[in-house]
Amino acid sequence: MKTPNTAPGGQQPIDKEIRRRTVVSFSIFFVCLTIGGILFYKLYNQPQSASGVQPTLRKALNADDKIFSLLFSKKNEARSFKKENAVKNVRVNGDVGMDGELDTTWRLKVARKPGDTLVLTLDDIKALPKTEIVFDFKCVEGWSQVTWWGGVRFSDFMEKYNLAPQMATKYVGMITPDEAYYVGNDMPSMLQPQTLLCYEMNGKPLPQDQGYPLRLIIPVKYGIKHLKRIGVVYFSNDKPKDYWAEQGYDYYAGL
Ligand SMILES: Nc1nc2c(c(=O)[nH]1)N[C@H]1C(S)=C(S)[C@@H](COP(=O)(O)O)O[C@H]1N2
Ligand SMILES: [Mo]
Repeated sequence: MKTPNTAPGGQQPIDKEIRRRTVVSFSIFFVCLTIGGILFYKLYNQPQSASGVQPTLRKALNADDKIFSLLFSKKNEARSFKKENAVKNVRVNGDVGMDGELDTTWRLKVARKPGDTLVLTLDDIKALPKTEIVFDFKCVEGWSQVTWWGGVRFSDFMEKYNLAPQMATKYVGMITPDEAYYVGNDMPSMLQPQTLLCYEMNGKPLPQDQGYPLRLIIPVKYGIKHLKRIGVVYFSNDKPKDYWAEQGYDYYAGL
Protein backbone atom coordinates (compact mmCIF):
# COMPACT_ATOMS: atom_id res chain seq x y z
CA MET A 1 0.00 0.00 0.00
CA LYS A 2 1.18 3.53 -0.80
CA THR A 3 1.61 5.75 2.22
CA PRO A 4 1.15 9.48 1.74
CA ASN A 5 4.37 11.41 1.54
CA THR A 6 4.59 13.47 4.70
CA ALA A 7 8.21 14.47 4.28
CA PRO A 8 8.99 17.95 5.63
CA GLY A 9 8.11 20.74 3.21
CA GLY A 10 5.91 18.57 1.00
CA GLN A 11 2.20 19.09 1.70
CA GLN A 12 1.24 18.80 -1.98
CA PRO A 13 1.26 14.95 -2.27
CA ILE A 14 -1.37 14.76 0.51
CA ASP A 15 -3.71 17.25 -1.23
CA LYS A 16 -3.28 15.28 -4.43
CA GLU A 17 -4.13 12.05 -2.67
CA ILE A 18 -7.28 13.59 -1.14
CA ARG A 19 -8.40 14.81 -4.56
CA ARG A 20 -7.74 11.40 -6.08
CA ARG A 21 -9.82 9.65 -3.42
CA THR A 22 -12.65 12.14 -3.84
CA VAL A 23 -12.75 11.48 -7.58
CA VAL A 24 -12.69 7.68 -7.01
CA SER A 25 -15.49 7.88 -4.40
CA PHE A 26 -17.72 9.99 -6.62
CA SER A 27 -17.09 7.73 -9.62
CA ILE A 28 -18.11 4.66 -7.59
CA PHE A 29 -21.17 6.53 -6.31
CA PHE A 30 -22.30 7.47 -9.83
CA VAL A 31 -21.70 3.97 -11.21
CA CYS A 32 -23.82 2.49 -8.38
CA LEU A 33 -26.50 5.13 -8.88
CA THR A 34 -26.67 4.32 -12.61
CA ILE A 35 -26.85 0.54 -12.01
CA GLY A 36 -29.49 1.09 -9.32
CA GLY A 37 -31.47 3.35 -11.64
CA ILE A 38 -31.40 0.83 -14.49
CA LEU A 39 -32.45 -2.04 -12.17
CA PHE A 40 -35.24 0.04 -10.67
CA TYR A 41 -36.46 1.06 -14.15
CA LYS A 42 -36.48 -2.60 -15.28
CA LEU A 43 -38.24 -3.76 -12.12
CA TYR A 44 -40.77 -0.95 -12.29
CA ASN A 45 -41.65 -1.74 -15.90
CA GLN A 46 -42.03 -5.48 -15.34
CA PRO A 47 -45.57 -6.59 -16.14
CA GLN A 48 -47.53 -7.02 -12.90
CA SER A 49 -48.48 -10.57 -12.05
CA ALA A 50 -51.84 -11.72 -10.71
CA SER A 51 -50.48 -11.15 -7.18
CA GLY A 52 -50.63 -7.40 -7.77
CA VAL A 53 -46.92 -6.60 -7.70
CA GLN A 54 -43.96 -7.15 -10.02
CA PRO A 55 -42.84 -10.81 -10.01
CA THR A 56 -39.41 -9.93 -8.62
CA LEU A 57 -40.96 -8.05 -5.72
CA ARG A 58 -43.40 -10.89 -5.10
CA LYS A 59 -40.49 -13.31 -4.96
CA ALA A 60 -38.77 -11.13 -2.38
CA LEU A 61 -41.96 -10.88 -0.34
CA ASN A 62 -42.45 -14.63 -0.45
CA ALA A 63 -38.88 -15.18 0.77
CA ASP A 64 -39.55 -12.68 3.54
CA ASP A 65 -42.73 -14.51 4.55
CA LYS A 66 -40.87 -17.77 4.73
CA ILE A 67 -38.15 -16.34 6.95
CA PHE A 68 -40.66 -14.73 9.29
CA SER A 69 -42.89 -17.78 9.61
CA LEU A 70 -39.79 -19.82 10.43
CA LEU A 71 -38.73 -17.28 13.03
CA PHE A 72 -42.26 -17.21 14.39
CA SER A 73 -42.53 -20.96 14.89
CA LYS A 74 -39.02 -21.03 16.40
CA LYS A 75 -40.03 -18.27 18.73
CA ASN A 76 -42.84 -20.46 20.01
CA GLU A 77 -40.50 -23.30 20.75
CA ALA A 78 -38.07 -23.53 23.63
CA ARG A 79 -34.55 -24.50 22.64
CA SER A 80 -33.89 -28.14 23.50
CA PHE A 81 -30.67 -29.65 24.84
CA LYS A 82 -29.04 -33.07 25.06
CA LYS A 83 -29.80 -35.27 28.07
CA GLU A 84 -26.10 -35.12 29.07
CA ASN A 85 -26.51 -31.38 29.58
CA ALA A 86 -29.29 -31.79 32.13
CA VAL A 87 -28.32 -31.05 35.74
CA LYS A 88 -28.37 -33.95 38.22
CA ASN A 89 -29.35 -31.88 41.25
CA VAL A 90 -32.53 -30.17 40.18
CA ARG A 91 -33.42 -27.18 42.28
CA VAL A 92 -36.66 -27.31 44.26
CA ASN A 93 -38.48 -24.01 44.25
CA GLY A 94 -41.95 -23.25 45.52
CA ASP A 95 -43.87 -25.51 47.89
CA VAL A 96 -47.32 -23.97 47.87
CA GLY A 97 -49.89 -26.78 47.77
CA MET A 98 -47.18 -29.35 48.43
CA ASP A 99 -47.84 -30.29 52.08
CA GLY A 100 -47.37 -33.96 52.94
CA GLU A 101 -46.76 -36.75 50.42
CA LEU A 102 -49.01 -38.29 47.81
CA ASP A 103 -49.33 -41.98 46.92
CA THR A 104 -51.09 -44.17 44.34
CA THR A 105 -54.50 -43.23 45.71
CA TRP A 106 -54.02 -39.90 43.88
CA ARG A 107 -56.37 -39.31 40.94
CA LEU A 108 -56.33 -36.71 38.18
CA LYS A 109 -59.70 -34.99 37.84
CA VAL A 110 -60.43 -33.57 34.42
CA ALA A 111 -63.52 -31.35 34.50
CA ARG A 112 -64.77 -31.72 30.94
CA LYS A 113 -67.89 -29.68 31.68
CA PRO A 114 -69.64 -28.68 34.88
CA GLY A 115 -70.93 -31.94 36.35
CA ASP A 116 -68.89 -34.11 33.97
CA THR A 117 -65.52 -35.08 35.42
CA LEU A 118 -63.13 -37.66 34.04
CA VAL A 119 -61.17 -39.42 36.82
CA LEU A 120 -57.80 -40.96 35.88
CA THR A 121 -55.02 -42.90 37.61
CA LEU A 122 -51.31 -42.38 37.03
CA ASP A 123 -51.26 -45.68 35.10
CA ASP A 124 -53.94 -44.33 32.74
CA ILE A 125 -51.64 -41.40 31.96
CA LYS A 126 -48.52 -43.58 31.66
CA ALA A 127 -50.37 -45.72 29.12
CA LEU A 128 -50.34 -42.79 26.67
CA PRO A 129 -47.33 -42.20 24.34
CA LYS A 130 -44.33 -40.85 26.25
CA THR A 131 -42.39 -37.74 25.22
CA GLU A 132 -39.22 -36.34 26.74
CA ILE A 133 -37.84 -32.82 26.76
CA VAL A 134 -34.58 -31.25 27.93
CA PHE A 135 -34.79 -27.48 28.14
CA ASP A 136 -33.64 -24.46 30.11
CA PHE A 137 -36.14 -24.07 32.95
CA LYS A 138 -36.42 -20.37 33.81
CA CYS A 139 -37.79 -18.86 37.00
CA VAL A 140 -38.84 -15.20 37.17
CA GLU A 141 -36.59 -14.87 40.23
CA GLY A 142 -33.65 -14.95 37.82
CA TRP A 143 -32.25 -18.48 37.92
CA SER A 144 -32.37 -21.11 35.20
CA GLN A 145 -31.37 -24.77 34.86
CA VAL A 146 -31.21 -27.23 32.00
CA THR A 147 -33.51 -30.04 33.13
CA TRP A 148 -34.85 -33.30 31.64
CA TRP A 149 -38.50 -34.30 31.91
CA GLY A 150 -40.73 -37.09 30.63
CA GLY A 151 -44.48 -37.50 30.32
CA VAL A 152 -47.35 -37.25 27.89
CA ARG A 153 -47.80 -34.29 25.58
CA PHE A 154 -50.84 -32.34 26.70
CA SER A 155 -51.98 -32.30 23.04
CA ASP A 156 -51.75 -36.13 22.88
CA PHE A 157 -53.65 -36.39 26.15
CA MET A 158 -56.43 -34.12 24.79
CA GLU A 159 -56.66 -36.16 21.61
CA LYS A 160 -56.66 -39.61 23.29
CA TYR A 161 -59.37 -38.60 25.73
CA ASN A 162 -61.53 -37.04 23.01
CA LEU A 163 -61.27 -33.56 24.42
CA ALA A 164 -61.53 -31.79 21.05
CA PRO A 165 -64.48 -29.62 22.17
CA GLN A 166 -62.43 -28.50 25.19
CA MET A 167 -59.51 -27.65 22.86
CA ALA A 168 -61.71 -24.91 21.47
CA THR A 169 -61.73 -23.03 24.80
CA LYS A 170 -59.25 -20.24 25.39
CA TYR A 171 -57.65 -21.39 28.64
CA VAL A 172 -56.71 -24.40 30.72
CA GLY A 173 -56.79 -24.07 34.49
CA MET A 174 -54.93 -26.36 36.92
CA ILE A 175 -55.22 -26.65 40.70
CA THR A 176 -53.29 -28.62 43.33
CA PRO A 177 -55.37 -31.24 45.26
CA ASP A 178 -55.48 -28.91 48.31
CA GLU A 179 -56.40 -25.95 46.04
CA ALA A 180 -53.57 -23.83 47.46
CA TYR A 181 -51.69 -23.32 44.15
CA TYR A 182 -53.40 -22.72 40.85
CA VAL A 183 -52.48 -21.50 37.37
CA GLY A 184 -54.12 -20.60 34.07
CA ASN A 185 -52.46 -21.08 30.70
CA ASP A 186 -53.64 -20.11 27.21
CA MET A 187 -54.70 -23.05 25.01
CA PRO A 188 -52.14 -22.44 22.18
CA SER A 189 -49.28 -22.69 24.72
CA MET A 190 -50.87 -25.77 26.29
CA LEU A 191 -51.14 -27.49 22.90
CA GLN A 192 -47.59 -26.55 21.90
CA PRO A 193 -45.79 -29.91 21.37
CA GLN A 194 -43.25 -29.34 24.17
CA THR A 195 -45.94 -29.00 26.86
CA LEU A 196 -46.14 -32.15 29.00
CA LEU A 197 -48.18 -33.69 31.75
CA CYS A 198 -44.97 -34.83 33.36
CA TYR A 199 -44.39 -37.90 35.59
CA GLU A 200 -40.60 -38.39 35.17
CA MET A 201 -37.48 -36.34 35.84
CA ASN A 202 -33.98 -37.46 34.78
CA GLY A 203 -35.50 -40.75 33.55
CA LYS A 204 -36.95 -41.61 36.99
CA PRO A 205 -40.37 -41.16 38.62
CA LEU A 206 -40.99 -37.56 39.63
CA PRO A 207 -39.80 -36.93 43.23
CA GLN A 208 -42.42 -35.74 45.74
CA ASP A 209 -40.96 -32.22 45.95
CA GLN A 210 -40.90 -31.92 42.14
CA GLY A 211 -44.62 -32.59 41.96
CA TYR A 212 -45.22 -36.35 42.21
CA PRO A 213 -47.25 -37.92 40.72
CA LEU A 214 -47.96 -35.39 37.94
CA ARG A 215 -46.87 -31.84 37.18
CA LEU A 216 -47.08 -29.48 34.28
CA ILE A 217 -44.01 -28.75 32.13
CA ILE A 218 -44.66 -25.86 29.77
CA PRO A 219 -41.28 -24.75 28.34
CA VAL A 220 -42.64 -21.64 26.58
CA LYS A 221 -43.51 -20.16 30.00
CA TYR A 222 -41.68 -19.08 33.14
CA GLY A 223 -41.48 -21.49 36.11
CA ILE A 224 -44.49 -19.98 37.91
CA LYS A 225 -46.77 -21.62 35.32
CA HIS A 226 -45.31 -25.16 35.71
CA LEU A 227 -47.76 -26.28 38.40
CA LYS A 228 -46.48 -29.17 40.52
CA ARG A 229 -48.87 -31.83 41.86
CA ILE A 230 -51.86 -31.48 39.54
CA GLY A 231 -55.20 -32.26 41.16
CA VAL A 232 -57.75 -30.74 38.81
CA VAL A 233 -57.65 -29.69 35.15
CA TYR A 234 -60.48 -27.54 33.77
CA PHE A 235 -61.28 -25.53 30.66
CA SER A 236 -62.54 -22.00 30.35
CA ASN A 237 -62.92 -19.04 28.02
CA ASP A 238 -62.28 -16.69 30.94
CA LYS A 239 -58.83 -16.45 32.48
CA PRO A 240 -58.58 -19.12 35.20
CA LYS A 241 -57.44 -17.82 38.57
CA ASP A 242 -53.67 -17.70 38.85
CA TYR A 243 -51.64 -17.65 42.06
CA TRP A 244 -48.77 -15.44 40.90
CA ALA A 245 -50.90 -13.21 38.66
CA GLU A 246 -52.83 -12.38 41.85
CA GLN A 247 -49.50 -11.25 43.36
CA GLY A 248 -48.96 -8.88 40.45
CA TYR A 249 -46.91 -11.06 38.08
CA ASP A 250 -47.59 -11.13 34.35
CA TYR A 251 -50.49 -13.49 33.61
CA TYR A 252 -49.11 -14.67 30.29
CA ALA A 253 -45.55 -15.19 31.68
CA GLY A 254 -44.28 -16.26 28.25
CA LEU A 255 -40.64 -16.55 27.25
N1 LIG B 1 -47.67 -26.60 43.51
C1 LIG B 1 -46.73 -25.69 43.22
N2 LIG B 1 -46.21 -25.65 41.97
C2 LIG B 1 -45.26 -24.74 41.67
C3 LIG B 1 -44.81 -23.78 42.62
C4 LIG B 1 -45.40 -23.84 43.93
O1 LIG B 1 -45.08 -23.05 44.83
N3 LIG B 1 -46.34 -24.82 44.17
N4 LIG B 1 -43.86 -22.86 42.28
C5 LIG B 1 -43.63 -22.60 40.87
C6 LIG B 1 -42.38 -21.90 40.61
S1 LIG B 1 -42.31 -20.27 41.03
C7 LIG B 1 -41.32 -22.49 39.99
S2 LIG B 1 -39.93 -21.61 39.55
C8 LIG B 1 -41.35 -23.92 39.68
C9 LIG B 1 -40.14 -24.59 40.27
O2 LIG B 1 -40.12 -25.95 39.96
P1 LIG B 1 -39.09 -26.89 40.65
O3 LIG B 1 -39.39 -26.89 42.12
O4 LIG B 1 -39.23 -28.19 40.01
O5 LIG B 1 -37.72 -26.27 40.41
O6 LIG B 1 -42.50 -24.57 40.15
C10 LIG B 1 -43.69 -23.86 40.01
N5 LIG B 1 -44.76 -24.72 40.42
MO1 LIG C 1 -40.42 -19.48 40.03
